Amino acid sequence: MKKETYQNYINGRWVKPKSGAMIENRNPADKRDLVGLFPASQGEDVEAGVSAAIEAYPKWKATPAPKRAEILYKLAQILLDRKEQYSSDMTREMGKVLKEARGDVQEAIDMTFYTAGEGRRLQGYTTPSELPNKFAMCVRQPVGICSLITPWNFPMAIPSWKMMPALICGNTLVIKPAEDTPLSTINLVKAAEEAGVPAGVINIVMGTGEAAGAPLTTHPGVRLVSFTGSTDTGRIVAENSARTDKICSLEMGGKNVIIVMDDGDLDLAAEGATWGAFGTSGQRCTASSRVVVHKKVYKKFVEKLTERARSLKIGNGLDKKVEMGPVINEAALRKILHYVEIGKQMDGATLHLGGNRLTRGNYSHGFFIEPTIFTDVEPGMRIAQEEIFGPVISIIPCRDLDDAIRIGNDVKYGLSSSIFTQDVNRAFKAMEQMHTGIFYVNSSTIGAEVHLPFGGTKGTGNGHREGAMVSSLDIFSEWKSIYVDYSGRLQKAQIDEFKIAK
Ligand code: UN1
Repeated sequence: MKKETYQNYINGRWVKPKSGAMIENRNPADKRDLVGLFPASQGEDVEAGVSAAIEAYPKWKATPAPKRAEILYKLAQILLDRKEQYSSDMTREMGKVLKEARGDVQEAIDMTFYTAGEGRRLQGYTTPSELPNKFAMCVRQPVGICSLITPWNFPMAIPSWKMMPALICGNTLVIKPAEDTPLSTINLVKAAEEAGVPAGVINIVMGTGEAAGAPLTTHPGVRLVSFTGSTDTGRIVAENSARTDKICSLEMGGKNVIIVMDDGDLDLAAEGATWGAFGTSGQRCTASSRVVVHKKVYKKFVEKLTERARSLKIGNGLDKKVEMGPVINEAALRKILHYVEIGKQMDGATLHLGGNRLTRGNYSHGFFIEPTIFTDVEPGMRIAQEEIFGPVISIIPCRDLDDAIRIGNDVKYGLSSSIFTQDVNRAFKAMEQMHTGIFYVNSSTIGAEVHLPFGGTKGTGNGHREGAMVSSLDIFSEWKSIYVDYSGRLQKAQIDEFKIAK
């Protein structure tokens, strides 16, 4: 069979990486299935991408924002028309079940339509001056050249969260998708090309983080780096960015918690925990990897969750009946199984369900792990503190709401949290006291919508928020404050005294 070969996209052309080296991308549900060969780019390819972005910048910046928006509307429509194709491509390269892949593409569609609307707003504001006959206002200006470094777990949604606000603000960009999922980003960029994004405005350079990602964080021509991935890598991105005074927006790990109170709807909570922990095989930054349960309902909750988790159908996500797909690759599989060992041996938690790789029959061709539940987990254990990024959930007992909030907050991350309770007082107290960027009542920790700020406190990020217009515009534009003096004389702020007429 002919091997499908893909190229970088630089200055409006699909081009080979200069070295000619390629990376194989295989289906994680069936390693025999080669999705294609993708460029293993290096510094020289990044150089070409950044140069193209620099060249295209003046014209794109000078294009009126409502005209940039018209292209985004077209792009959103193309994504909508191709939703099925892009979703099945995504399931094939990433493994998430088709229903979730459709959700991922839908999130990119939502983000694109939503951002297009901003073309006729991009609001700044006017405000009074302290001096007479002087006008004061501030406007947003593009930042310049943006490097976007994106993860494999949301291969179209997350690129869209970065790309669309970058474009509407008038920036040009180079994107480096994760080497496990380049096809979904290629699909997004092909759609953008078809919608009329001019050459050089979007460039893709594919390859590994070390060879293709790192140069994007050090290149002197780049003004902004937007990164989603692990906290360890994010820190390197931040250090590199700091050396060349780049704006740097980081979206990193999570150790999200569901709190289940004794008055909570236990069936709903078990359903929420199943979806939050095992959806996307636990490979979301927002995954519910801890449940803190009131001791009065602990046993009952564990029973209900176990029943649901045990019934999950695992397999190739293209099969409609399958509810949980594989994990992304061999390294991820090993890391998750290593955490299962840590949970059993070092932490001394009870392995209540799962914990094994599935190897029988067709499973042997992919990276499948059983849904895994640890019980009798103590808050300080490593499995309750560290991000596992797989289908593993830790159930921790608590005495009361204060105890639950304390345990919930006592991790180095702060992305998402939730509470199941029927008591409005408890819900509001947890809402106020959980130190996370996202909070849910009577729902799981996953399922953020594009028009609300997305991001987290503490080790999850460096204070920026994606999604929601103002917060993403604040990443991808810089303020310009403008003073217009029409008094005809040199007025001095803070020096001249204005006399109030009697
Ligand atoms: C991520 O896991 O990095 O809220 C993104 C959610 C999705 C986005 C997750 N809408 O789970």
